[in-house]
Amino acid sequence: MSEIFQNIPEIKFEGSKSKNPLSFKYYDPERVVLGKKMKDQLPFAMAWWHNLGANGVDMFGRGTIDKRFGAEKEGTMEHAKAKVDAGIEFMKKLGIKYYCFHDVDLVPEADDINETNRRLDEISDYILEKTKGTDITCLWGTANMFSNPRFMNGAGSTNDVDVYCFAAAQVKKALDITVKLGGKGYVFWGGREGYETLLNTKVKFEQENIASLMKMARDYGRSIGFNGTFLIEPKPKEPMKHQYDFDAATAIGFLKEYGLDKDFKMNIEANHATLAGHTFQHELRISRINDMLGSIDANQGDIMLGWDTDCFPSNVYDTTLAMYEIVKNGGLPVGINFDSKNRRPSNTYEDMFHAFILGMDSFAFGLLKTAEIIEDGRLEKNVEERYASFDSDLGKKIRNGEATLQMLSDRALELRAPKDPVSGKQECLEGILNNIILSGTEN
Ligand code: XUL
Ligand code: CO
Repeated sequence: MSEIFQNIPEIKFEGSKSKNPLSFKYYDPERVVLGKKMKDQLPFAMAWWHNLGANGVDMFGRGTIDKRFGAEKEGTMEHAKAKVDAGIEFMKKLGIKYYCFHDVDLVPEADDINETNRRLDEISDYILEKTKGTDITCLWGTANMFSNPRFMNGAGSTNDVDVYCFAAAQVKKALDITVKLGGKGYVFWGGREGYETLLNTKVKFEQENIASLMKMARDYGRSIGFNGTFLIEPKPKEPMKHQYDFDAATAIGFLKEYGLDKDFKMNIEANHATLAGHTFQHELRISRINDMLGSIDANQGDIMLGWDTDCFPSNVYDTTLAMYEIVKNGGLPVGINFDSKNRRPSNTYEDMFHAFILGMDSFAFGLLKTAEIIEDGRLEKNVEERYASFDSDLGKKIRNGEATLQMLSDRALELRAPKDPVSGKQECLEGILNNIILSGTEN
C-alpha cells in the first residue's frame, strides 16, 4: 500500500523547547504521570467523520479539503477503503490507538438499507484485516440518525412508527459493527431528538419512546456480547431548537427515570457544554459526582461564534480543569475522542497532523498540571478547610441525616446572630492555578 501522508514522519516527543511543528511538546507517551504512563492516562481517539470525512464545507461554500486519499471519486466503496487506509496510517504516525465512527462515516449510504448493511459488513472486514497485528481498535460506535431526511421529525422521538423502525435497524447494525470492531462504548447523540415547536409535539410520548429504543438497544447489545458502556452525549440545541438531552444533569435524570442508569454513562463534549451555558468542567463534575462520567468528546468552541464550531482544543486552562475531573474520576471507562475538525482554510494533510498535535499536547499538558495541582495540594486543602465547620458534632449529625429542624433552630437561636462570613478566596485560588499552569513541565 502506498503512503498517503507523504513527507509526514512519525510524530515524536521532542519537549517544550523544540521548534519542530511536527513534534509533541508535552505528550510523551512513555512518561509516567500519577503512577501511569501518559498513553494509558490519555486514551486518544480519532473521529472518523471529522478527520477522514469533513472537507471544510460550510453553509456558504463547498469543500476546501481534498479527502479522497487517492480514490477516484467520493461516495464509493473504493473511497470508503481509501479512508480506512488513510485513517490507519494517520493513527500510526501519531501513536493514536482508537477511532470512533457513525455507520455512514464508514460507507456511503445506499437507498436500500439492506445494501448499506452489506457495505458495513464489507468495510468492517476490511478494517479488521488492515488493523490486524496493530494495537488500533474501536473506541465507540454510533448510528447517524440525524442526516438522512427520514429523520427530520426525529429518530427515537419520531411521530412515524416506520421511521422508528429504521432508527432501530440502524442502532442494531451499528451495535453489531461496534462489537465486531471491539468497541468499548456505544453512543447515542440525539441530534434530532427534540422539537422545533411545542405546537405539534407530545414531549412525554417522545421521551418514553427514546427510552424504549435505548432499552431495546441495551438488551440487544448485551445479548450479542457487548460488555462496554452505553453513552448519552448531551447537547442542548443545534440542529434542533431544543434537544431533550440538554445537559448532563438532564440526561442523568432521564436515565434514572427510565431505569437505564446502570448501563449508560455520559459522553461529555466541551463545545456542547458551552452551548448549554456551562463550562466543560461543570459538565464533567456533574457527571463524575453521579458516577456517570464515561467518555469525552474533546474540542472547544469559539467565544466569538455562538455555535458548535468543534475547534481543536488549545485552551490549556480548560484542558487542565478537564483532566483534573477525569483523574478524580479514576480515569475514563471509555476514552478521549477528538470530535474536532480543522478550520476550513486549514486545507492540507499536514494541517490534519498539526490539529491532532495541538489537541494531544493540550490534554497532555492538562494531565501534567493536574498532577501538579494534586501534589501541590493548596487548592484541595482550601476546599477541605472551607467546609471544616461540618466536622463539628452538629455538622456530622446533618451529614448523617440525624439532625432535626428543631435541633438546628435551637442552635441558631442560641447563637442569636451569625458569625462574620468567611472569604471564598476566589482570586487567591485563581492566582494559585495560574502559578501552577505557568510553571514548567519538565521532569
Ligand atoms: C454533534 C456531535 C456528534 C456526536 C456523535 O454535535 O458531537 O458528532 O459526537 O453523533
Ligand atoms: Co460529539
